[in-house]
Amino acid sequence: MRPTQIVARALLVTAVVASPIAIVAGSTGVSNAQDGDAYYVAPDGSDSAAGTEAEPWASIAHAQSVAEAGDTVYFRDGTYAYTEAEGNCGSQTDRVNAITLDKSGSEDEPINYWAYPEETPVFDFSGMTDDCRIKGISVTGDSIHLKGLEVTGVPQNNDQNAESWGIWVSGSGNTFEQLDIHHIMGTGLFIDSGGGNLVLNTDSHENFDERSTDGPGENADGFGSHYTPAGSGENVFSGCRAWWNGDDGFDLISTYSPVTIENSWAWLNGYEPGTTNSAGNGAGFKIGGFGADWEDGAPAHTVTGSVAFDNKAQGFYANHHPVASEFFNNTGYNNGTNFSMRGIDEGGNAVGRGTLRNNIAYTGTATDYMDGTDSEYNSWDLGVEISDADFQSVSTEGWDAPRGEDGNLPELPHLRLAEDSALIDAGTDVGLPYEGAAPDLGAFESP
Ligand SMILES: [Ca+2]
Ligand SMILES: [Ca+2]
Ligand SMILES: [Ca+2]
Repeated sequence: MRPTQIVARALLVTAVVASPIAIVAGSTGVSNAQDGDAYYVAPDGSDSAAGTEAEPWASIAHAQSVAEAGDTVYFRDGTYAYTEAEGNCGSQTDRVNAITLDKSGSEDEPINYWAYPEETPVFDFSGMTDDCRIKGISVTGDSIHLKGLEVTGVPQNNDQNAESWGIWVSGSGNTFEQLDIHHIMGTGLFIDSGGGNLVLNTDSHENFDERSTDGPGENADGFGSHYTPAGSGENVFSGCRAWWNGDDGFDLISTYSPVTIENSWAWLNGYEPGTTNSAGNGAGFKIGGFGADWEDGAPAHTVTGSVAFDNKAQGFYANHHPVASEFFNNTGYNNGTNFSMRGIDEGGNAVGRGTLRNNIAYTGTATDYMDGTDSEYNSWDLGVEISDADFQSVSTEGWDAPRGEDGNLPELPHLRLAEDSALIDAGTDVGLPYEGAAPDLGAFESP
């Protein structure tokens, strides 16, 4: 799929979910052929209640037992605290789920689990006591749409494993929208299999796996897509932010189906959250790789319109990937290395792998492992001298500001081009929308 189609699809999803579904006060089973039924859950509700706005249920598990394709379950404000998993740990290295979403909607009619408008339901797993690996929410079903939920606190309760997980995905065609995932002892949102999943306008931050066998912080990424088999379909991350995670912002190691990341930001990854104490690997966008092994059938991934700054190791990193992924219109600022295209050839040698257009690298090391890449129209190719004056602002503050009403990223002047910058219209058409005579360099097109 071309980037423009992906943008169109993400916009379409936004448009669909932005259209208001009528919330009928005090009613349930209000049948509406188009919109399905509405149900309600509240922290002080009861699963033996009617599930109406006036008499809400207490648990997502009970809501799932009733909801069908096309229905929407609204979660009221407050904390949904979990202390034990659905099943028992068979051993200290077993895996258990606090919540399993295994009931599928249909492609046209997902099952929706949404925050009640203007409210913030918090799923807090910090009190979980299970002595093995924990998934906060395991999404094994298809066509499920989570929106507006905060997910936090999934612990590691022993030191016999790698990470626990916030949200684990093995289904297909699911949408994860406007979620705020943080302080997980492991990756915030982890796609393990399945395709056609869209992670939209979601944040994952300050995750840190302090009890991992391979070292503190080595496995807590903001977002991950791994192990998805070839042919399972593309997964997309759009409008997402990953910051101050112990390992990487976005990590696509060992995935056999293509991933697109667009309009997303990653910063301060590779440090213990809240500090500059070194932790895990520290890539903003770790795009592929198979543990430094050659793999036949490695997919090309796509990263567009994204920003990486202040990440410990690399901003954008090919991570020994066997084939060239596409990096178009991204901005790397003050990462260890902004664009490191270290790939691998069939003989296991380090070579450059990447197709790079319209990117900006500023401060930090611009690039490495470029021999073998296809690189044109990037700031380093054009021989232009970049200074702070090329940008409206180079501030690294405020990137975690609240999102707009529809979940869109905040509008900041940071790393947007100044009016007279030579980087405006200096790019080449890669199929992404642009203004003026030609695409600008970097993640933000000037009006
Ligand atoms: Ca790591
Ligand atoms: Ca990682
Ligand atoms: Ca332009």
